[in-house]
Amino acid sequence: MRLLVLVATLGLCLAQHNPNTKPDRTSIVHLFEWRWADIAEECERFLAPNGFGGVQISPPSESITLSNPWRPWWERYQPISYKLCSRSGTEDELRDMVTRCNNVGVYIYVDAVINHMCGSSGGEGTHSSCGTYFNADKKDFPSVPYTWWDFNDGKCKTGSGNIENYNDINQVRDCRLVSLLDLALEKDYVRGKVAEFMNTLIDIGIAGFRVDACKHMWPGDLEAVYGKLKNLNTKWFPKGSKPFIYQEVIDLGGEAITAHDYYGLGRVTEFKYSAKLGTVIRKWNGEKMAYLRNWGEGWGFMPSDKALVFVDNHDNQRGHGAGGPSILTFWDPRMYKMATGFMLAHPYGVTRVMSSFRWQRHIVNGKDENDWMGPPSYSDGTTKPVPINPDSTCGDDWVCEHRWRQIKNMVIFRNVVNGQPLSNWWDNESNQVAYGRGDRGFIVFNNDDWYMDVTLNTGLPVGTYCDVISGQKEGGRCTGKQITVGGDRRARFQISNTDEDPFVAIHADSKL
Ligand code: QV4
Ligand code: CA
Repeated sequence: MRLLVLVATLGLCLAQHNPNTKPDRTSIVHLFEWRWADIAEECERFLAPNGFGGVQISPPSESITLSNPWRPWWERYQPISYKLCSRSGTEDELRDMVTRCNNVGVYIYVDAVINHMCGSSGGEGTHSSCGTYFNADKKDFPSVPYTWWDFNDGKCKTGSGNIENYNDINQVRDCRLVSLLDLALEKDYVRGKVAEFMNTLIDIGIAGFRVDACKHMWPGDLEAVYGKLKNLNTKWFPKGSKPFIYQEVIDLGGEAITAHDYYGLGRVTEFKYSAKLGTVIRKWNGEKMAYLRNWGEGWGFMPSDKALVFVDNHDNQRGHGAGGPSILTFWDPRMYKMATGFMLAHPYGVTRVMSSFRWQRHIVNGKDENDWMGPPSYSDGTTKPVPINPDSTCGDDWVCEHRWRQIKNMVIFRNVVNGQPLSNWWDNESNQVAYGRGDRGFIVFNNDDWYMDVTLNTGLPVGTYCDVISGQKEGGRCTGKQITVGGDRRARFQISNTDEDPFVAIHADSKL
C-alpha cells in the first residue's frame, strides 16, 4: 500500500496534464495522414486565424510500407526505426512544419508508437518509409538498433504469442497486440531508445505526445520513459514546461485494465464519451439529450482534468479500436455537427476535433471491408496534397471537418467561453436542450421531431447576437439567424426540426 502511494505521488510529479496551448486556444485538431507541408500551410492560413490550439499529427517515425493491402493507413502504426521520414514527409519538412506552426502559436502533438515495432509477418528487406533494412522474423531493427533481446516474447505466456484474453493484465502488456512485435519496456536500454526518440521531437519544438496503445504498456515503464523526457524548447515555451501527455487507453468498462491506472502519468483518452454521445444524438437505447444534464463525471467518465475527448477518432470512425455503430462521423454530417457542437460548448475535458479523409466504404454484414484504405494518394502510393477550394472547403477527398463553418465556429465558441462554468441548463425532458457558459455564450439544440419555440434565460448581456451555426458575424451583420437578448437576459429561440442544422449558438464575440 505504501509503495502504491509512493508510486502514485511520483506519478503526479511527472504528470503533464496541461496541453501547453496558448491562452484561450482550447482545442486541438487531428490532421489524420496529412503531409507536413500541408500542415505548415494550414497552421498559417487557417488554424492560427481561427483559434486552434494545436495539431495531432500522424506517427512521424519510419514505418513499414505494405503492398497487400496497398499502402493501408495503419502501416504507420508499425515502426521500423525512429528516423523521422514517413509518408507525411521528410525530417526537414517536419522541422519546417513545427517551426512555422509554433511561430503562429499552433502547437504540434506527436502520435508516438512505442509499444511495438512492425508485425511479426512484416518480412525482411527495405520496404520501409526511409528505406531502412529490417528483419521481422529475426526481430532485428538495426537502425535503432533493437535485436530479439529487446522484445517481450519470453514474458508472454499465450500459445499464439498474441494477446488472447483482455482480462489477463500480463497478456495485455507482455504479449503481442495483433502480432505486433512487443518491446521490452522494462529494459533500461529500450526505455533509453524510446526517450531519445521523444526527446529529439521535443528539441525540434513539439508540445506533447499522444502515446499509442498505453493499455499495452505497464504504467511503471511509462513513468520511467516520461521521467527521461526533457522540458519543452524554450524558443517557444516558458522555461520548465513539460510535454503534454495524453495516453490512448480504450476503457469502456468491463476489462481488467482501466483508464484510472494512467491518470497519474498524464491525460487519458475517454472513449466512453465518444460512444455515449453517438448513442444519445442517434436517440438509440431510449437515450435523450435531456439526459446530458449531468454529462461528464455524472455519466461515469473519468475526472474532467484527466480526460481528452472527441466525437470520433481515426480508429473508431472506421470500426477499428472501440468502434461501434453508434460512433458519429462525417458520414452522418447533420448529427456529427450537433455532437461536435455539444462537445465544444461543454466544459468537460480537453477537446480534439477530427479531420478525416474520405474512402470507398464497402460495408458487408456491418463490417467495412475497406477500413484499411489509406489517404488520397497517387498510384505510386505518395500522399496527395490538400487542395483548398474557393469556398474554403478541401478537395481530393480530404474531408476537413475542422473547416466546416459550424465546427470552426464552435472551436471559437469554446475559446470565448473558456473558464466559464456550465450555467442555465434547460431541457424539455426530451431532445430539446440548452445551456450557457456564464455570461459568455449560449447554445440551444432541437433534436426532437417537432418545431421548437422557447424563450430562455441565456445569461448573456442585452444585445443582438449572430448565430454562429446558420452563419456568423461578418462586416457588422449576421449572415445567418439573428438572436435578440433582452435586458432580462432572455431570448426567443425558434428551431425547426427540418433546419439544415437544428441548433443555434451565440457568444460574446458574435454580438453585433
Ligand atoms: C493480423 C491479425 C493478427 C495476426 C497477424 C498476422 O489481426 O491476429 O497475428 O495479422 O500477421 C494491422 C492489421 C491486423 C494485423 C496487424 C499486424 O489490421 O489485422 O494483424 O496489422 O500485421 C492500427 C490498426 C490495426 C493495425 C495496426 C498495425 O487499427 O488494425 O493492425 O495499426 O498496423 C486495441 C488497442 C488500441 C488500438 C486498437 C486498434 O488497445 O491500442 O486496438 N489502437 C492504437 C491505434 C491504432 C493502431 C494501434 C494501436 C497499434 O490507435 O490505430 O492499430 O499501434 O483496442
Ligand atoms: Ca506491450
